[in-house]
Amino acid sequence: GLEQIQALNLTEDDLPSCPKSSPFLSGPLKVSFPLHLTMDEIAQKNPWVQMGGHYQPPNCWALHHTAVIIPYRARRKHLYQLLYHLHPFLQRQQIHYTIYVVHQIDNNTFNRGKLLNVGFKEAMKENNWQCIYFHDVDLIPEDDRNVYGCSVLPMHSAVAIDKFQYKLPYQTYFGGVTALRPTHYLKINGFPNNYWGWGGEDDDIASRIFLNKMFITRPPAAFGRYRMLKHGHDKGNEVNPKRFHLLSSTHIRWRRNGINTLNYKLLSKEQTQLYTNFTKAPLKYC
Ligand code: UD2
Ligand code: MN
Repeated sequence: GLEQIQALNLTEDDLPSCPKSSPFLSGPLKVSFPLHLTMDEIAQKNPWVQMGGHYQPPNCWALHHTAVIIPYRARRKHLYQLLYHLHPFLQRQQIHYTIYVVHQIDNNTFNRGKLLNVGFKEAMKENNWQCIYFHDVDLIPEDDRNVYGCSVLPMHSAVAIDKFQYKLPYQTYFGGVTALRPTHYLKINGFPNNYWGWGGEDDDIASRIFLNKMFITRPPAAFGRYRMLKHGHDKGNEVNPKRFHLLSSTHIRWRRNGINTLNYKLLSKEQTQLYTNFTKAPLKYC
């Protein structure tokens, strides 16, 4: 990772820049889901990935420095499938990245927005990331021309998902896989902390972007293709009945509810072979 390159005293000046378009891209991918994946097996297939789920192209200076943040609870099989597909995908793109998993360990109602805020805060302590990807655990990209870097606008990457017949469900849709530069994320005050359960937080985030006079950009539909792993509604992530009510006042609340009011403790931080794991302490400890 960056630390080792720093230890070698290699800087941006010692390596040529990576090309604008990586020569390793293969375009449309045949995505399949092997049974019984293990961490060791995935790690063996990705020998260049370093402890904690870091990667940096060895022979050129990456154009993108990206943290991938995955909100997570009790989806082990999905996580393994995502790691199995995402590591090779990102390496072919010649980007510098780390995969972070933010784990809600308690049995309380799931809170995706808050987990993403925790992930942002902790990831930025680890490195000066230029681009943050917020990535559902169950979305597998199907075309590596969907490059995980940031542009000048907030990015919505999951344009065409099999679950929605590969069509955008509605124009302001901002679910699944999205990316922001840290400056833009801070400008919108991060994500709401008070959406408990399923739904609405993605529309709130989109609203925050529009309220700050920014726009969403998307990759071409042919690139932004994903398969969603099959699942029902998780226990502890029941549909949030307050979501429409909350959404109707985003314009009033966004300044006072977000990264500037985030309150949490980390229970642990650990580096595994394929990702860095942040476990948020149970709710009573915040
Ligand atoms: C949609 C959105 C998602 C989010 C959600 C509403 C798409 C493709 N995705 O997902 O971004 O806005 O609606 O909250 O439209 N998770 C766990 N464990 C749980 C519950 C959730 O790990 O027990 C994580 C996991 O990363 C999952 C994500 O939260 O992918 C979203 O939850 P979901 O997959 O159950 O909801 P879905 O597919 O309707
Ligand atoms: Mn899902």
